[in-house]
Amino acid sequence: MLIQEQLLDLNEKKRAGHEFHLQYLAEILTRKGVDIQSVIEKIKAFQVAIPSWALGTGGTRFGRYPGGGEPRSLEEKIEDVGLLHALNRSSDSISLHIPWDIPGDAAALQALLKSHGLTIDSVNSNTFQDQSGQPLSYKFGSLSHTDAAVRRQAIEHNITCIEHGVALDSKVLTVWLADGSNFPGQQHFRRAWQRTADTLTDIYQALPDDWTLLIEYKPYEPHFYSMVIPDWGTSLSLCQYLGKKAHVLVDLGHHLPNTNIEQIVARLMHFGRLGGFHFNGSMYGDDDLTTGSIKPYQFFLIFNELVDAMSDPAVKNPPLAWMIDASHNTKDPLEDLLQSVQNILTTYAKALLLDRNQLEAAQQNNDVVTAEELLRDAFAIDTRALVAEAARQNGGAIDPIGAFRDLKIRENRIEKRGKKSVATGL
Ligand SMILES: [Mn+2]
Repeated sequence: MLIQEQLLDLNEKKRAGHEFHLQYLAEILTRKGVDIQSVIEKIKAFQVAIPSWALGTGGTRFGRYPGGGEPRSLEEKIEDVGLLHALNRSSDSISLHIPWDIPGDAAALQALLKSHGLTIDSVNSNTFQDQSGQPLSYKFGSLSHTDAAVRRQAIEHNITCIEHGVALDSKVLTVWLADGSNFPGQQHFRRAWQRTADTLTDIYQALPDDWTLLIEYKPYEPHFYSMVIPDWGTSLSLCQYLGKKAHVLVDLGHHLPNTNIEQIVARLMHFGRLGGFHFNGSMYGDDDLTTGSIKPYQFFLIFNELVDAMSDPAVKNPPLAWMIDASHNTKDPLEDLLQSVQNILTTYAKALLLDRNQLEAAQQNNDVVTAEELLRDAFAIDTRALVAEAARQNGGAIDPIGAFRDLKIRENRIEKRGKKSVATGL
C-alpha cells in the first residue's frame, strides 16, 4: 500500500508530460480508426512471468558480479517480483526452478503470493546439474541417459517438481533438457530420442489432467556436437508422441543466428502446439540480454505472428505461458526485468496496431511493398505512452524504472539484505 501511495506522488510529477504524449498518439491513432482504449485494455491484461533465477545477477563461466541486496530466500524472491508487479502491473507470477527454490510451507507461501497479487507460473526441473547428495551423475545425460537408473532418477526429480507445483497451484512443468554429445560417435541419435520419449512418457503420465508439459529446445550448449532436443521439430515430435498436454516452448535465445523465429512461431500456432514463450535478447545465442535490446524489428515480427494467430478464431492454440528467461551480469537485475517487460509491452502494442485487413489484402494481391510498409508503419509507432497509460490505469508507475530509482529500492534492499547476499541460480 505504501508503494502505491508513493507511486501516485511520482505519477503526479510526470503527469503533464505523459498526457501530452498520450494525447498526441491518440490523435494519430484516431485518424487511423483505432480505438485507443481497447488497445490499452489489451496491454493491461498482458502478464509476463518472472523467473526466480533472474532476480539475482547472472554470471558466465568466467565470473559473477553480484550487486548487493539479492534475494536470499524464496520469500525474498516473491517480495522482489511483488515489487516489479507493483511498479508495472504486468508481472503477476513467478516461475520456480527446482531445486534452486524448494518451497517449504506451501500455505505460508500461498498467503505471501496473494498479499503481492501473485501466482506461481511454471515449475522448471533441473537435470543439467548434479545436486549434492544425488546418487547418480548427469554427466552423460539425464532423461536420455544410457543407464536406466539415471533415467529413473531424472524422472523422479521431475515428478517431485510436479508435486511442489501442485502444492502451490502451478499448472505447468517446463523441461529443458541439457542432454547431448560433444563428439561424433558418442551418442546413438535414434536411441537417444527414443529413451527421451520413453522417460518423458513416464513424466507425462504423472502430470495432473489440467497441467501442461512444456518442452524447450536448444541448438547447442552445454553440448556442442549434438543436443537431444536441438530444434522445434524435435520438440514437436516429442509432444506429438506424448499427447495433448505437451506443447513446445520457444525461447528466443535458443536459435542459431538468423533463424526465422517468426516463422517457427507461426507454424507451431498453426498446429496448435505452441505452449510457452521465453523472452530474452540475443546477439549470438543464449546470451540472456535484455528483451528487445539487440534486434527490435525481429522481435516485432515475432510478436506480429503471435498477435496474428491469437486474433484468428480459426487458430486452436492454447493460451501461451509468457515468461522472461534472462539473467546476466551487467545490469541491476530488477531494472533489467523492468526494461524487458517494457520492451515486451511496447512491441506487443505495435503488433496490435497493425492493420491486418490491409496486410491480408496486400498479401493476397502480392503487393510486396505495401505489405512490408504496413509492417514498418506499425513498427515505427512510438507506443510507450500507451504502455505507461496501461500501467497508470492499473495502479502502477508511469515510469517504472524512474520510480525504482526515485524510491531507492536497491539501496533499501542492500541495507536490509546486505551487500554480499547471493541469490541461488546460475
Ligand atoms: Mn528458456
